[in-house]
Amino acid sequence: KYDAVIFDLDGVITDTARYHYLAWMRLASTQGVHFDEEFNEQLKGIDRMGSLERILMAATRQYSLAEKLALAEEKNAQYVALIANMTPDDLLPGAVRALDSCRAAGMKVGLASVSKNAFTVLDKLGIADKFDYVVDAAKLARGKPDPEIFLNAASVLDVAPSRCLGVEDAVAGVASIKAAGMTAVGIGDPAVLAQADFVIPALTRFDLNDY
Ligand code: G16
Ligand code: MG
Repeated sequence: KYDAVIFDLDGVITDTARYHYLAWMRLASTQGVHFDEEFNEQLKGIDRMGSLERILMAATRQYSLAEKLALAEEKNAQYVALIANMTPDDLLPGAVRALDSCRAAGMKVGLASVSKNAFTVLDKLGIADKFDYVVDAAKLARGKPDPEIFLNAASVLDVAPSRCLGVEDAVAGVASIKAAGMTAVGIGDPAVLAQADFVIPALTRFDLNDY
């Protein structure tokens, strides 16, 4: 039924969502913004500047573009420090098996992360060679929930969007997959990922026969 499976990275293959959370938490506290798990949930899959804009919206003053760029850089430095010690042990359970099952079924495998650190994370996890194509987030004009990232992956993999399965943990990511005209497998809570066609709790339950 499908010719390609396109995976999100953060929160699907590895739990970098936790590191993004810690880095945003620190930044928010320096700006006097209350930040919690619920706020963080809204930032999942949203690119760096987009996430920063949402946090600063809750601040008491206006920020110049130069200030915003400096804050984004600060958050990234924190995040880069947090991911520096990642190893293949940081792969989420079922991730390698899921990737290998797609390849074994003859499907192309893509990665659609809006993170500019995605290549570094893949290297640290030791799974860069499991993908036929990894989207370069630096070349995107629009982040999730825009469909651009998933459409770019489908086009480079040379597969029609209707024959692609997208795998995502974030509301914005599932919206991006659906807007691209693909089938969405959500990882997480079905109540949160209501727009997904299928929802599983983790990749340990990923089974191509189910979709
Ligand atoms: C990920 C995270 C987001 C993060 C974004 C940008 O998106 O889910 O929270 O803001 O990457 O990351 P960076 O600051 O490293 O460029 P995705 O698409 O991998 O879920
Ligand atoms: Mg994600």
